[in-house]
Amino acid sequence: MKALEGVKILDFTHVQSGPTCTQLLAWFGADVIKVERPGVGDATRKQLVDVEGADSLYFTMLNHNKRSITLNTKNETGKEVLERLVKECDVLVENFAPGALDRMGFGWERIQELNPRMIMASVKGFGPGPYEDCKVYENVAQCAGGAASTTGFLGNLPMVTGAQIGDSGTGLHLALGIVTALFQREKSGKGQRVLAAMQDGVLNLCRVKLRDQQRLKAGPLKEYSQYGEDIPFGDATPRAGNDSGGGQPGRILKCKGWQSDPDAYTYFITQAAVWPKICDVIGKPEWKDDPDYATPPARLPRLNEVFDAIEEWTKTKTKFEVMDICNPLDIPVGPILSMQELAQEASLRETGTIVEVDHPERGPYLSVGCPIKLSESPADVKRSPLLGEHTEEILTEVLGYAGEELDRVRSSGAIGEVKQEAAE
Ligand code: CAO
Repeated sequence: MKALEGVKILDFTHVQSGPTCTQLLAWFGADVIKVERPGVGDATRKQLVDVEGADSLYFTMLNHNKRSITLNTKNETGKEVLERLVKECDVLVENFAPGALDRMGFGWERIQELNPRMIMASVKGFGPGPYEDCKVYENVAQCAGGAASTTGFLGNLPMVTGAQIGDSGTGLHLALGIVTALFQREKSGKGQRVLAAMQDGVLNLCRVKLRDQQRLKAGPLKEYSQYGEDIPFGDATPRAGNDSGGGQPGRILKCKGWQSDPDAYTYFITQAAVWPKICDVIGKPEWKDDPDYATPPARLPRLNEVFDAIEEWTKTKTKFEVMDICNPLDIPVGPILSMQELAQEASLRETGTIVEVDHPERGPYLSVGCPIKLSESPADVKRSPLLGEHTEEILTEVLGYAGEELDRVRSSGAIGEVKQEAAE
C-alpha cells in the first residue's frame, strides 16, 4: 500500500512546475490523471527533442507514474467529461496562465458546485497584486523572487542558478500544500484552494538573503568576502559569489587537475569547531594559537588569506582525496560533482535517486527518482504515459462510460483520434 493510495488527482499541469508536483504525488501512490489537448498534449513532449518521433526527456522525466487522457475541454462533450472527472477526483492541479480555467468555464465557484470536497491547487507566477496576470517561466521567477540579485559575483551581472527553484521548487511547495489540504479535509470534509506563487516560492528559498538585508542596518556583513576586501556595502543584500550563506565561512577551491577539468573543485568550510584540525591538515599549525587566526572573528577580515592557504593544499589533491582526508576529521567539504559523475554514482543508483527507465519510443534513459524516501511507501518509477494512452481506460473504468454513451464521446471529437492500441 502506498501513502496516497485512493487519492485521485485531476492533473491539468504542463511544462515543469505543475508536473513536478503531480509526479511527486504519483510517486506517493496517488492516481494521477493527466488531461492533455488531443493531438498536442503537454508542449514539452515535443520540446528539446533528442530522439525523433519520441517524447522528449523534458516530458518523460517530469511525468512518471501518471495516466494520460486526451480531452478537448473547450468542446461541449469534452466539458461534460471534465465535469465527471471533477466529481470523481479529490484534487485538481493546474498551472495554466492566469484566467485560463475561468475562460474554460471551470473557475473555483463552478468546481465547488460540482464537488465541494475538491482541493483546487494552482501554480501561478505571482500571487494577488500588480503582477497577478503575468505569465511566468523559471528564470523570471528567479529574478522576481530575489535569487538572481543575490547570485553571482560582486560587480558582475545578476545570475540565475541551474537548480530550477522557480519551477520544481514551487512544485514542491504546491505538493506540500495539497497533502496538507487533504489532511484538513479529513476533519472538515471540505475542499479548499491552494496557491503556490513562483515568486513566493523563490523568496522562501532565499529567506537567508532577506535576513542579510535586515542585518545590513547593523553594519557590514562580516562573513561576506567583500568585508575582508574593504569593499563597502550598498543598500541591498549583495551578490556573494561562493561565500557560504551561514556563519561558517566557506569557498569553492581548486583541486588537482583544475587546469583541464572544469569540475576539479571542492567546497571547503572552515567550521570553527574543527579549525585546529584544518590548520594541521594544510600545514599551518602556527595559526592555531596566533590571535590573528585563532578565532572566527579574527579570521573574518583575513578570509582571502585563509582560503588562499587552504587552496594551496587542495590544489595538491583531487577533490575526492580532499573528501577522503577531511571527512574522518569532521571537516565539512564537498566535491563539485558534474552531471556525468552523478549519473554514474553507484550509491545514487542503489537508493533509487538515479533510476534507469525503459520507454517504448525512446528506449532506456536516466531520470531522477523520488528524492523523498518513505519507509512504508517506496516509490517505484514507471515510465511516463504516451499521449492519450489511457483515454479509453479512464473513460470506462474511472468514469463508467459504456455502450452508446461511450460511442457518443468517441465520435464527438472531444477526445481526438481514438488510437486502436489504446482502445485494446
Ligand atoms: N483542451 C482545450 N484547451 C486547452 C486544454 C485542453 N485540454 N489545455 C489547455 N488548453 C488551453 C487553455 O485553456 C488556454 O486557452 P486560453 O488562452 O484560450 O484560455 C491555452 O490552452 C493555453 O494555456 P496557457 O496560457 O496556460 O499556456 P501558454 O503556453 O500560453 O503559457 C505558461 C504557458 C507556462 C507561461 C503559463 O501557463 C503560465 O504562466 N502558467 C503559470 C505559471 C507557471 O506555471 N509557469 C511555469 C511553467 S514551467 O517553466
